[in-house]
Amino acid sequence: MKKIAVLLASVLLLAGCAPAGQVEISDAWVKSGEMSVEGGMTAVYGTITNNTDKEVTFVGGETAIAGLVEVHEMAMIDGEMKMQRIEGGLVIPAGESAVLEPGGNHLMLMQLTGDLMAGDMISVKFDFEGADSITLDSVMAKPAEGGDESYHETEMDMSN
Ligand SMILES: [Cu+2]
Repeated sequence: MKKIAVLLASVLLLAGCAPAGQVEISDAWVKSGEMSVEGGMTAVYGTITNNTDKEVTFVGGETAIAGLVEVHEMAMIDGEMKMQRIEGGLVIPAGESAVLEPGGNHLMLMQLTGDLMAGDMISVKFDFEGADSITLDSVMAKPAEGGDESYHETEMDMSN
């Protein structure tokens, strides 16, 4: 009994050391469409706000519907806009926000384990360096224009 009390006390002490602000995620959603089927891919979007007083890096995540999750950016590769993994993650300076949106940065979900239909709700964990992970339990799937850029060496031309 005594040991448990000591452990609790140290947990409370650690919590007391956390910075006043936290990382927050708002307007999160996941895209449904032709590619969001079993074995396919899709992306999670939203706004990540770093309310802490230090730099935080968005490094990845986890969700039951995807075998592989990566933080992606859009880049000009061989004269075409393509998406690629952000080496080292997406840095969010103290007090600033990062917007994940179709045609821009996004949390890529690959190797989908099932079909994702509009209206479906999924749970997504966002992982950070410099802050605790955040899990959102009701990220809604909805259709959207854009965000179908080709990935790595694929030859698909999805340009609008
Ligand atoms: Cu991507």
